[in-house]
Amino acid sequence: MSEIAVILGSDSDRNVFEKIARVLVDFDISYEQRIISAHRTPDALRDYVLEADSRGVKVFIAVAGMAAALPGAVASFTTKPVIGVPAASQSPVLGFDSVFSILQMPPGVPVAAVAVNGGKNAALLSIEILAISNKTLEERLGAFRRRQKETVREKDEKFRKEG
Ligand code: RP5
Repeated sequence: MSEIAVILGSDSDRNVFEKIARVLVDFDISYEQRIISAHRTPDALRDYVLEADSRGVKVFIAVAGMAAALPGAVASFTTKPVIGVPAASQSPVLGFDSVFSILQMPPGVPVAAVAVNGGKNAALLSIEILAISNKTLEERLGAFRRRQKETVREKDEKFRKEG
């Protein structure tokens, strides 16, 4: 059973999806992946979220660009955490459209917004949520942070030597 569902508003959001998938695969997390549009296929979105929620999905990640209603629409059908990723690839206004659409949710229906095209952080945040009740995942997140710290240290050392 997958605990994470990743929904894209369009196949043009796949570049963001690749970043999400890479992290989830690295952490051996199984996930569901769908393309469902809040504006173009609203009935399918409602059906899917209600069904996925009752099946045991614990976190939804929703990626959308332009007037990005998707994360908010997902949140309207579930009380599970929803992480919204504003996508900039199609945007003539550099992603500001989707940032505001995802960020400015009406009080009472929260969506956690990560960076524009921020698939990596969306995936990590979803894992952090699961890790609250999963010791193994918590330890793996700790190891990930330690590796990350070491990588920065190595880069610093190399950079300093170049000077
Ligand atoms: C949004 O509109 C999608 O999430 C996508 O970022 C954008 C453009 O979609 P397409 O016209 O490329 O299908 O709903």
